[in-house]
Amino acid sequence: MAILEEKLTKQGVAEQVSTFESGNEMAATAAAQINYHIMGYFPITPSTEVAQFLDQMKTRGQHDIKLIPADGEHGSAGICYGAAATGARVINATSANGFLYMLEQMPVQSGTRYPMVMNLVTRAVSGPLDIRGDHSDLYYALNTGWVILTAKTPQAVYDMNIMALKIAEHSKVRLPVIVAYDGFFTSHQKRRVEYFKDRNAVQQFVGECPTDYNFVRDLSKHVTIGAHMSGDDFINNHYQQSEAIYNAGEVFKEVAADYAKLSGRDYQVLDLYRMEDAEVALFLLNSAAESAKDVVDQLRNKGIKAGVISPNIIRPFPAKEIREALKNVKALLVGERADSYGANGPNLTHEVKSALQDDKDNKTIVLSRVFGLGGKDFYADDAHAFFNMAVDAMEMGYAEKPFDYYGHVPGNPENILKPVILPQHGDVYKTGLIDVKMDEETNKLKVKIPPLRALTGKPKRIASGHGACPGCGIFTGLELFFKGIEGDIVTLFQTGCAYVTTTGYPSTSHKQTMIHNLFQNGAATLSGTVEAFMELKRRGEINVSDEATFVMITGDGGMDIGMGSAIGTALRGHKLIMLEYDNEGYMNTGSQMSYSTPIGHMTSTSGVGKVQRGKAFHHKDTAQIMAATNIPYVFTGSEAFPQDLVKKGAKAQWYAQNVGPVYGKLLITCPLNWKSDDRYGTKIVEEAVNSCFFPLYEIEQGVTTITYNPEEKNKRVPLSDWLKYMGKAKHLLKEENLPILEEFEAEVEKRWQRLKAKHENPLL
Ligand SMILES: Cc1ncc(C[n+]2csc(CCOP(=O)(O)OP(=O)(O)O)c2C)c(N)n1
Ligand code: SF4
Ligand SMILES: [Mg+2]
Repeated sequence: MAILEEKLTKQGVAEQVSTFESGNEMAATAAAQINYHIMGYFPITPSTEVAQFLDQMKTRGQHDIKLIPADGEHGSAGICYGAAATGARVINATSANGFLYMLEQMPVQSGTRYPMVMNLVTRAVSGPLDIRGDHSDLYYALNTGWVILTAKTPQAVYDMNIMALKIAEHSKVRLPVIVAYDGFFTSHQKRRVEYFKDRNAVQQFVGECPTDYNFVRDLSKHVTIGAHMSGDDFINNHYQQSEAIYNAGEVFKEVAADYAKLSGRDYQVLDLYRMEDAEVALFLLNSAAESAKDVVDQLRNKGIKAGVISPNIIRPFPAKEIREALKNVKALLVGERADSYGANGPNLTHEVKSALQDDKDNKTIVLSRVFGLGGKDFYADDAHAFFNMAVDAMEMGYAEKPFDYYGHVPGNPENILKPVILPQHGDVYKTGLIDVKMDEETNKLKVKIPPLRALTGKPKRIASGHGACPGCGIFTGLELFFKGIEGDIVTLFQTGCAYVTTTGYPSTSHKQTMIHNLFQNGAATLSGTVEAFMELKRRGEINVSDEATFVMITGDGGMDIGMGSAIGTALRGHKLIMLEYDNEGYMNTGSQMSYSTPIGHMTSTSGVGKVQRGKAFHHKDTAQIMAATNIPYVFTGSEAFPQDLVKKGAKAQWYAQNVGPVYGKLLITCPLNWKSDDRYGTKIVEEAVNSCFFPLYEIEQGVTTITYNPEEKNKRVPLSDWLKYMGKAKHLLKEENLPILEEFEAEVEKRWQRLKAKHENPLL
């Protein structure tokens, strides 16, 4: 690997182009050159870019990979598994909790022996949430049965993506392969990289897609995949799997040797830096190893025989090579960006120690340090500190503290923050001006609200000063809704812009109690909270004078990945509100398409170009899906119609306190990713309503009422009057995109006519 930074001799090597790119760009480049059949994916920082780059390349016609946006990572893993079992070449990319969300599928893929390649762009696993890079996700991969290659640089990411497929498909292996590289350090930082000028060089290297084992693809050879097993068969299956992963170690060497001939870059099992005569050494994974190499040079100048070991493959674990490399090393520090809590050292420490056990002459003292969690940088000074510890151990002949954390700092009690805004609750949130009563005749609520200015005295629930973009519609929408709610609320914010922009430890903009959970599970979490609250109250263990209203806040993306949790919560009948703010995409992670993105709209994963014209399918009708759970109250709302929204807030509270679950959807503007002018935020959502794209209605006890009908008010506008405000949709107004616009109009009209029929007939 040290060869990377040296001048390459090009003899016998396929023609390559020099560029300056990031790890994610190079993973996408390799995938495009291989021209995989299928990518099932779901966005998560920092791996999302891989799908985004592939989407951009697709709009330019640079590959034919079918990119399938899943409803979550579990879904993406399912898509990949189904495609791999059909004999397609398959790729995926993920990180952190995305990886953990698909974890259950990993052994299915390896246990049934279907090859594929996954880029694991490593990142800290929540909680608390931290999007930067450590290896805590990777450590969950160690027992999945996948081969794991580790790539330290963007160049290695490219090269290993090509080698990975060949290893995965090798007849002695036939296992899925992870290429793991460091989030942000490697995924986003650009470095000099070489890639093959002609994709044929890559395709010839990986060879033809194998067709000679049990796939769905040949229907004349029918096959049962994944029959359940017991006893002997199961253990035999796993024995074979175990053999296969050890074979992968040997196959890695063969493939790497062939690749060295093609590329001029030689990947040994271990990347050994000045280890020939090293007495003290660091064992580090990925990018940190690169930083430590410079320090080795400095120490060598001072006469200290230092070296660095960094594996290029960790599954199978290269025990033999490590034993060999450490033969004469007196002290080794294993630095790991993850812990194995309670195990007296993280996983690789134990694996290195166990490798040494088999050499009875080995005397290496092994120290273990957990460092760099949550993306904490690893600088030259840190490598010096690690070497100093190893030198001390060498000189003393033992490790004073074999295992510890490194880089953690004691807190200073004097720095305790004082609240800028005092928490508010109870009477301050009550105006007594909102009157909600059940009309026994109609079985609907009657709501009286005062003129809106009379409600301005009710404080905001979220303090200003949060980090949302100028013109963001989330907070106007939420606060208007909250104006309709009297008394205290307990909120649960799922991950998304509303959460990310209002909390950043140790600060919070929430003036009332807020819980965060990941966006696939907020509804279930709040179910637990509301039930616990009620139960503690019933047993007299808490003394609350007032009823609280429980509100789960989610983005539209959260209603994709969290749909199962939301439906389960609705069906169980908990007394809470699920409030979706729909900004038509996964905005917090860089504007990827969600299922609520309308057809033809441009996002970072639904680009517009020659081959592709924005999002390929229609927006999700989440309100109708939730209505089908038969919960007592469902509504849509918009800040452009404030009285309507405040009334719906009041009704939502009544139903959530007296009957059961409520679901509401607010359309809100995202000027940043809609590419719209901040000034037009309210106008845009108003036109979305007036064009009948986003009709305002409610479903109360199963009966639908359109609460604002633009046709009756002579306000109906064509879709184009709404679309023209948004840069993400303007292309739909061009002549060449007329068929998409017409399809969109037809869908909107169909849904609107159906809604009107429901409004007119209470049985529908
Ligand atoms: C299991 C998992 N997958 C992916 C992510 C990354 N992620 C966090 S928020 C988000 C998008 C949220 O979209 P949405 O709910 O619409 O909220 P918005 O950001 O648009 O406000 C994504 C993809 C994650 N945190 N966890
Ligand atoms: S990206 Fe969009 S939704 Fe997120 S804070 Fe900015 S404007 Fe609001
Ligand atoms: Mg969103």
